[in-house]
Amino acid sequence: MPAPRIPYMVNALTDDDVRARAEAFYAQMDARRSVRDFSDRPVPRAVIERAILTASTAPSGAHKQPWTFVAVSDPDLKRRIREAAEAEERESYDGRMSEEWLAALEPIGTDWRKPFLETVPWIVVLFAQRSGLRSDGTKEKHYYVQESCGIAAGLFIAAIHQMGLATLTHTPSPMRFLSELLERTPNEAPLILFPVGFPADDATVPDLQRKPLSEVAVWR
Ligand code: IYR
Repeated sequence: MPAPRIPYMVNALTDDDVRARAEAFYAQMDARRSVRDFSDRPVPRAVIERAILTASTAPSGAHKQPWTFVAVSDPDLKRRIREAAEAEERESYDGRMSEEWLAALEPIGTDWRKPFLETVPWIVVLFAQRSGLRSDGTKEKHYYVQESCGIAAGLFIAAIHQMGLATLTHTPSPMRFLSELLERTPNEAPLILFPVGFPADDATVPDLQRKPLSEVAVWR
């Protein structure tokens, strides 16, 4: 049965206002960088809740909203996540990753050490629900799960940045240890780990350039 329909109204802005908003939002988002040096300054749970709710406004296949965000602030759990992530990362950097991959990462300057996983006030892990669970226990099909979760991740990152906080799309590989440590069900696959906090006062980021419009867009 189709859902009942409701009016959708946005205030029609002038072209100048649209242009001004386009510039302002681009400038704000262009200032975002992935951060690996975090402050231990606490971040209230309420703003993490808002970031998750913002992410959860993402469009999703058949509106199944196939995501679970697990927000971790418990120091002991953060320590165990760091230990498990570093164990996997050490093996990756010491042999599982190809020479080409390691060379591609050189400008970014990463290695197996992930101290930020303990420094940050919050670790938010995005799990993709490959299928859903109805209240009667039967399986519900989910659609375009990767795409839906990818969009939700983008909105989460934008929300965190807009708050003046910083994050990183961290993908320790393989990520199975997160399912165990965070006690998730088999239908949920860990997708991205986001450390969230304020950048450290002395945080630096690599001086990388974004591709110009001419390289990322084609006009016909
Ligand atoms: N997961 C590793 C390696 C890594 C891979 C890519 I692709 C990056 O853009 C950055 C890092 C790590 O987090 O160090």
